[in-house]
Amino acid sequence: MALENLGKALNNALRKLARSNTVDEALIREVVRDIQRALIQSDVNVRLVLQLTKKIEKRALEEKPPAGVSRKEHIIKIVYEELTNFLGREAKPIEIREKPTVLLAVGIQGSGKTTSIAKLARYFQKKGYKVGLVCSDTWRPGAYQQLKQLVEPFGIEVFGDPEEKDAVKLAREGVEHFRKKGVDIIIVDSAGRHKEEKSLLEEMRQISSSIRPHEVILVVDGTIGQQAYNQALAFKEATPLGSIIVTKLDGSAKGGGALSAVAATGAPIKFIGTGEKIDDLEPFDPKRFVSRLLGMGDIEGLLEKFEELSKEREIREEDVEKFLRGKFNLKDMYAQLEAMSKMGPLKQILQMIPGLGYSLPDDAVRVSEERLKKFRIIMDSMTEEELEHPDIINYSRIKRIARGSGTSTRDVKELLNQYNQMKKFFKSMDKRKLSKLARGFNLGGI
Ligand SMILES: Nc1nc2c(ncn2[C@@H]2O[C@H](COP(=O)(O)OP(=O)(O)O)[C@@H](O)[C@H]2O)c(=O)[nH]1
Ligand SMILES: [Mg+2]
Repeated sequence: MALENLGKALNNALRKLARSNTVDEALIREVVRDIQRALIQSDVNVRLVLQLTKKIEKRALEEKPPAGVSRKEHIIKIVYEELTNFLGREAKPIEIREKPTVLLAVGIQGSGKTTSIAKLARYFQKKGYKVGLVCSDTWRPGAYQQLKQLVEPFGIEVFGDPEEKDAVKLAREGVEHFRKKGVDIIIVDSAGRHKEEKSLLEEMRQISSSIRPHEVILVVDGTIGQQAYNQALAFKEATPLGSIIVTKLDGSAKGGGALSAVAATGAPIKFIGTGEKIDDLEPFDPKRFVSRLLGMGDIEGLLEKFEELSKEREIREEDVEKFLRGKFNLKDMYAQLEAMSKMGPLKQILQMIPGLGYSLPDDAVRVSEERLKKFRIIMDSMTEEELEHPDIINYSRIKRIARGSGTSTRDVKELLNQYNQMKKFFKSMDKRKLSKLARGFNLGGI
């Protein structure tokens, strides 16, 4: 299934989780099975799928979510983390350290080598590097023309000679040519006569020993799915300088299989090809890739907010519970308003969870910093009794409190109003929503 479909299927699994009322073992197993099915349909190797989902299941069942994080949120995070690890965890860019940096691209015929080299040249050019391309493909008729056509609109020079039959000689001369010209990056396109790994690696060795590239890039066709494993493994064992570009991930039914197979060899995937056009090349970043795949917008942001939240921990669970039950006094309200004014992130988290679709009404739970400050001043002029039982505050008390706090009776009434409104709001909320919200706070049992 195409990557978008894989993403959709994974997203559906997480939605199922987010929508459910209780997270129990049966649900976790069901979600894990959904994830398995989605991955296998994307041609991810079954053994790898089982390894991955076993880890997800074990963590989801055993790990206790940190305070302030609901079980659902925690499981979403586990799925995200394990999928990210599955694809190599960290982004590994091509480093341009020396001038010129020489890159050699190899890959089976038709894998998308020439196209990827053109894309790569354009990618680096956009970053301000001067790039030279060498065509040492003496096999494919018109190879030189093809590369030239792709990059000509961008003024990128291609070195080649359609008459020359010696690929190694061409590569050497091309690198020499651009070295003299003082370019920053030289990328060599190699011949594509190989149908299988052996001849591929042989050519790589020959050209490599002649031009001594800083990095050899294997271009792998993403449509071959998990078959990419053997190619990537043989390549990884043949050169310590290897990195990989997986192409044709647009619309490929087996993209997930290809990516995970390459990642499983430990060879770094540096770019992915996502179309035929020159700009259809993306640096591969597992984190970004997975969050986009899961369709969860800004899951990175969500993770940061998790961290923030667990650091701050200003919202005490008993307090929130009291609050949600509508059993709170002015002191509680103040504490909650204060907490909630800092809770922007949590509010966003609740909204980010697919399927929860619950948002807190702004005016009921949020006040400006300024107003909060005023509330504080007013409350400092109240007695304990008044704070705990706001209902006893009559007009003469209001006048006294206003005078004592240097505010107006209108200000005091405003505070009492806020309190009554909030109480009303939580009373009016139906039980189901309330418990959903409570679960969002990881309280359960309301
Ligand atoms: N859809 C799609 N097609 C691609 C991609 N990369 C390469 N191709 C196509 O794959 C075919 C073979 O590409 P080519 O660069 O000539 O492969 P080479 O033989 O390895 O040099 C061409 O038709 C390209 O347009 C990609 O990321 N997406
Ligand atoms: Mg080619």
